Amino acid sequence: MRLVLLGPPGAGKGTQAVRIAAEYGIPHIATGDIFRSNVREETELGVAAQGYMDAGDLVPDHVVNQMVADRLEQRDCGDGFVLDGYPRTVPQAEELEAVLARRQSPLDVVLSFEVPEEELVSRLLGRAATEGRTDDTEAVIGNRLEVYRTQTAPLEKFYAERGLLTPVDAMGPVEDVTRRALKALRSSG
Ligand code: B4P
Repeated sequence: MRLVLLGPPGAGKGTQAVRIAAEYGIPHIATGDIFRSNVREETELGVAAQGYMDAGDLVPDHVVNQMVADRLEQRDCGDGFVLDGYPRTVPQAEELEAVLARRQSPLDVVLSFEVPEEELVSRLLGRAATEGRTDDTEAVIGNRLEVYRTQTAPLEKFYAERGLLTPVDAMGPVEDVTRRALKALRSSG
């Protein structure tokens, strides 16, 4: 199962990715998590990414593309993967398509998590209270949603044209969303 999770910040991609990866026994690759651990360890990649993340902007495509291409080379990705938070721009999606075409292992499905904007803001502010992420402040959340609308939302069309886009209603309890996502995956394959 080679899967991409698409959706605005706060839609529950990270939350559901963990559950889907466990169900299928495949790795969960979250670009945001990789960046955050690099920021914590003060690596060169972390230093390059931190300013963009704190402002709610996207890290430049060439940095993210190289990082994901390297990760997909690792052995544990042989039977599939859940990509969470990548791609986030059309050039990233094109690059992913090219990388997977070279390996003759195209994507199977793109799950698109759908949640109204008011709910996104309240979830992210809720997370700010418990986890204290530097990009979960009200001003930065506003920018992240705007970045999503302008740079990431066009991927819905990109993947719909390829017959890969599968919408999932991501409102309601986490368990209900997982059930809907797994059902959508079963019927897509
Ligand atoms: P991410 O870490 O991907 O951040 P995110 O979009 O907020 O998603 P996340 O997965 O964390 O949250 P989720 O919706 O699961 O990216 C952070 C930054 O890294 C970006 O802004 C960018 O700077 C950089 N970056 C990452 N990937 C990049 C790329 N490809 N290109 C360029 N830059 C990149 O959950 C949010 C909250 O909702 C949680 O608290 C959760 O508990 C809660 N929640 C989830 N499901 C719920 C439900 N059903 N009901 C109630 N609450 C729920």
